[in-house]
Parts: sequence; structure tokens; C-alpha cells
Amino acid sequence: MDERCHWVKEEIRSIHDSPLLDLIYRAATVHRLHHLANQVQVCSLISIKTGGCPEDCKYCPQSARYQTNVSPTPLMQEQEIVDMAKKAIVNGATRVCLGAAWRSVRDSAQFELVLRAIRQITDMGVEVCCTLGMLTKSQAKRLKEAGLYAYNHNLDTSSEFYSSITTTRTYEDRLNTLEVVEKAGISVCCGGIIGMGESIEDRIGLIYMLANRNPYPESVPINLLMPVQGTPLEERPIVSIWEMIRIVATARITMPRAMVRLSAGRLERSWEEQALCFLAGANSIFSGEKLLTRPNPDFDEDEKMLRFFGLTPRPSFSPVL
Ligand code: SAM
Ligand code: DTB
Ligand code: SF4
Repeated sequence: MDERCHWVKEEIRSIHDSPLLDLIYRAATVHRLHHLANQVQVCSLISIKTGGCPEDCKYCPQSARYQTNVSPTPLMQEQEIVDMAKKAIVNGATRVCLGAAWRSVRDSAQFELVLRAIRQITDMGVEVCCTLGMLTKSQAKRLKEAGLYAYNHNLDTSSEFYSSITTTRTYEDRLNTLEVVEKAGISVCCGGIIGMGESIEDRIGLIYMLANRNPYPESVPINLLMPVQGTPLEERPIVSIWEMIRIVATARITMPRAMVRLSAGRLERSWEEQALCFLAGANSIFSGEKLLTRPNPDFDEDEKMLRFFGLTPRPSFSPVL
């Protein structure tokens, strides 16, 4: 089996830089060994608490430090969250991800509300993921008891570049939370963003940190920076499809059993471009007209695309081959 967790950076770099069609072919081969390659998981995001975040992540429209078109809203009501999840499930989502613009979770009535919502959505038979910032051990334990399947907490970039993007917490903080999540028996969803001005070495550094985890994350979201007006990264150009394919394929080859998710930045991509990403090993998308705050292809559009490609929705809790 192609399972390893001791990648050295030079090896990852040589995979990433290999001739494009060789790279896609290798990634497609690894993908087909470990997954039903005609299945794509459709996930849906619900921003349960939007904006007003105390952190300073330079890409993020939800940071309170930047003047963006995101107006802070309080935590949604439990019933509203559950109703939105129901709609997403009716629309074909088999994983629902709840996002909150928090630095960390506080033990509070708000956390209790989130726990109840997780229980209710889990009882509908789908995978529930959430991304709420940093967690303590006891909070992770309570999330697990509420039925939470996965926790999203991205490393975003290499350890070297991280402090150029976020200064209000450290890479170490991120790694600590990942450990807390793992120890609570919750599936780890951890990926990053490309297009923030990082070097190729930084992208390799991100893959190096992810692929060398033991175990590596079960879910790896690949976000393309969506430059948002008012954030320090508003002027960054959109990354090219070739860079996107290279990072997707490198993630697939180094983390064969992971779900590689096309996350932010898919709206700008044609069907042809997305087809190449699926060929290169991506096997999940976020569907629905909004990600957390940014626009995204809606369910109907994605349904048409997947049908056209002959791709079928991957059921919740599918095992890898
Ligand atoms: N506050 C929590 C945290 O930081 O872990 C969860 C929410 S945060 C919005 C989740 C992820 O969204 C970030 O780690 C980042 O990878 C991604 N993201 C946020 N803004 C983005 C943007 N403008 N373009 C691409 N990805 C973005
Ligand atoms: C992840 O890596 N990407 C998703 C999910 N995990 C939470 C979020 C993307 C957010 C894109 C910007 C926005 O909508 O505000
Ligand atoms: Fe806050 Fe998360 Fe946005 Fe950073 S990425 S500003 S922690 S919501």
C-alpha cells in the first residue's frame, strides 16, 4: 500500500513539480486504489456565528479588524441551524459543517446550544463537522458525546509563513488543538489555503505538516484564497488552475485515504477545470450558494455538473477501500 507518514520535503517537492500529466496520472492512480473514484462527497457549510472575530487572519472577511462587507451577527438559534441543515440534506449534502467566527470556544449557554444542534443534526444520519476555533480537552469530549463526527481546524500554510498571515495565535496553538481533537476520538479535518503570497516551499511545508501527521487528517480541505475587499490580502491575484491541480494531486498522493475537498474558490472554476481536479484526486465539494460569507456554486449547478461527469454522491460514513 501507498501508506507512509515520513515524507521528506524534497520528495514532496519533486512530486509537486513533476511533469503535469505524470502528476495527474499518478494522483488518479492512487485515488482509484483507495476510493470509489466516481463518488464525490457533497458537504454544506452553515455559518452559525458570523463576523466580529478577534483574530487577525489576513485572508478572513470575518476578522473584526478589517472593514469588509460582512456584518457581525450573533449565534443563530438552535432551530434555525437545524432547519438549515435539513434543507442542505434534502439538497443532497451528506456532511454538514457548522462554522463560528470564534477564537476559541467558551463554556457557556452558546456552547450548549451548539452541542444540542450537533446532536439533532447527527440524529438525521449525516456526518457533522464543526469549526469553532481552539478547544479544551473537556470541550472536545463534550463535542464527541454530542455525536460530532469531525472537527475542522486548518494549519492554513507552512509553519514558517504562518506568522505573516495570523499573529494572534501560533502554529503551536493550532497543533495543540489538533491533538486535543484527535485524543477525543474526533475525526480531523485540516487543510490550508493557497494564493496568500506564500512560496511553493510554503505549500510543500503545509503538505509536509499534514502528510507526516500520524495518522494524517481524514479530511483535507484545499481553499483557494478568495481575496476579500477590506482584508490585507484584497489585492492578491486568483491562483491559476495549474497550481490548484498541483496541490490537489500532491495532497492525494501523500495522503491516499484522505478526503481531499475543493473548498473556497470553486465559483471561479469552469467545469473543465473542476473535472481536472476530480481526476487529480479531489473527492469532495462544498455545495450551496454560500460558503461561510462568500458566494459558491449552488446545489442545482453542482448536481448538474456531477451528473454530467457521471459522478455520484458519496454517502455519509463511507469507508475507504
Ligand atoms: N474561526 C475558525 C478557525 O479559524 O478555525 C473557523 C472558521 S475559518 C473561516 C475556516 C477556514 O476558512 C480558515 O481556516 C481558512 O482556511 C478558510 N478561509 C477563510 N477565509 C477565506 C478566504 N477569504 N479565502 C479562502 N479561504 C478562507
Ligand atoms: C475550510 O477549510 N473551508 C471552509 C470550511 N473549512 C469551514 C470555509 C471557507 C470559507 C471561505 C470564505 C468565506 O465564505 O467567508
Ligand atoms: Fe476568525 Fe477563523 Fe476568520 Fe481567523 S479564520 S479571523 S479565527 S473566523
